[in-house]
Amino acid sequence: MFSHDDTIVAIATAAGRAGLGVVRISGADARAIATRLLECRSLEPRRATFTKVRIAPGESRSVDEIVATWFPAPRSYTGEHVVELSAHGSPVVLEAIVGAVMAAGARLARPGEFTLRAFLNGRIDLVQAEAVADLIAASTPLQARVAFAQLEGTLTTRIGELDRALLDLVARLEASLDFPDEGYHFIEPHDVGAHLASLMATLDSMLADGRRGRIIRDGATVVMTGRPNVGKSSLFNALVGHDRAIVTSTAGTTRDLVTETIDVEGLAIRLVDTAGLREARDDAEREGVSRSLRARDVADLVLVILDRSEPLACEDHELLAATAQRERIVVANKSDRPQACDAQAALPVSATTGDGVAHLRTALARALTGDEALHDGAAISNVRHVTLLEQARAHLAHAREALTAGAIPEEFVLADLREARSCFDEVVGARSSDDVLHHIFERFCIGK
Ligand SMILES: Nc1nc2c(ncn2[C@@H]2O[C@H](COP(=O)(O)OP(=O)(O)OP(=O)(O)O)[C@@H](O)[C@H]2O)c(=O)[nH]1
Ligand SMILES: [Mg+2]
Repeated sequence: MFSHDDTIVAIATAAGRAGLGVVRISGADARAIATRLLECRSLEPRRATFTKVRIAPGESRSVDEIVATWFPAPRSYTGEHVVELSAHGSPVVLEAIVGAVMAAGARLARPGEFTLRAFLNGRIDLVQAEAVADLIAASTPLQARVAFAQLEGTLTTRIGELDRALLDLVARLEASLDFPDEGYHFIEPHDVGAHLASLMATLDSMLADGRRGRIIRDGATVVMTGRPNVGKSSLFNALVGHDRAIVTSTAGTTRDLVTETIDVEGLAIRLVDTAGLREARDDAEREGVSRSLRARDVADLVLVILDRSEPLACEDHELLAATAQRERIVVANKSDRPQACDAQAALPVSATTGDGVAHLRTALARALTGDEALHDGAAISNVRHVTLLEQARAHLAHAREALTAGAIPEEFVLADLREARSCFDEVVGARSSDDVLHHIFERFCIGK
């Protein structure tokens, strides 16, 4: 995909002006290239050196005063020689420095190339490389915490444990094959089954975390629905924190989908306000109602809103029936008024006074991600990981079925177990094609 024997350079800090900006150089010649440009003639390992950087090799004029640090291979981010130049954070200055470094023999890095080299040099595994991208992309503290846990290797450790257990099983089955006279002497079929069941249970709990992890990483779509005038837009505004959607006392006010992203206990929730559901009076409303229904279909969670100050209407009953199988929260709005409907399971709120809105936020977070215990434990958040672990589970299930069917030679069971192990390998990148690597690293920005 990339060549890795040359020396690369890029601005490592965000675009725009700032107090400091960092240019990173990595590769076999990083130190030689840097010293060709720096006023000081030598760099000491892991020592910050205050110096000037010249506009080009052999020039006497300088671009900026900087602090240069050399991280010798292999103890650097990429595992290669790395020199970091900390300059003033002006895009013009930083680009001039990158230009000078290129003139001195480096090439501009591609997106993710520093992290790719870290992966190829065995500094980090693939899960950790992906976690770097997630950490940089995190927009809530919770997303950052989950990404950091993966960077620290939580998922890698869990997969390593699973893989070791599987390897043990494979080894014993292979021994049975090598010494056929002894039959299943090295392990009883019953024990193989029990081991497989326990591995599958572990995978199941990791996969259950996966849905919650995905919601933490990618956010969730929550669609507000109800008949006209129950106060959907009012509640939407109360959750968003400002008057984003139009509210009037006329039924049929909202026609289009109105979307805002809100932070609820660290979850990025795309909240969608929709047109009230009823027999449409005109074309615009008809289109509004149909968009409302489509939005409801793709929601991770539906907020069904009732008007607590009125008896339940037939639209309410229809809506409750239509969403009964969905992940949903039923809300009884207008709790500031005398109660006239008995929707017992519904959460009472008042968009007008704000009563119950804090409860609703908590209920949303709970419904989407379970109880708080998850908040730091979710190890999987990435679709690629979920897919591979599902595949591994399917191979284990297949092996187990073969066992219970009886009289199946070890070879067949072994083949499935080996497949499952190669899924684990693929998660951490012990075995990955260029396509997979390319797909993962193209998400990065330059300099990472
Ligand atoms: N007393 C009281 N009135 C409310 C409350 N929430 C909304 N209202 C009023 O109910 C009316 C309808 O509110 P909207 O938020 O526009 O209702 P909607 O469900 O978005 O209506 P459509 O967009 O027409 O479907 C307005 O007059 C609001 O002021 C509440 O909690 N208490
Ligand atoms: Mg509305």
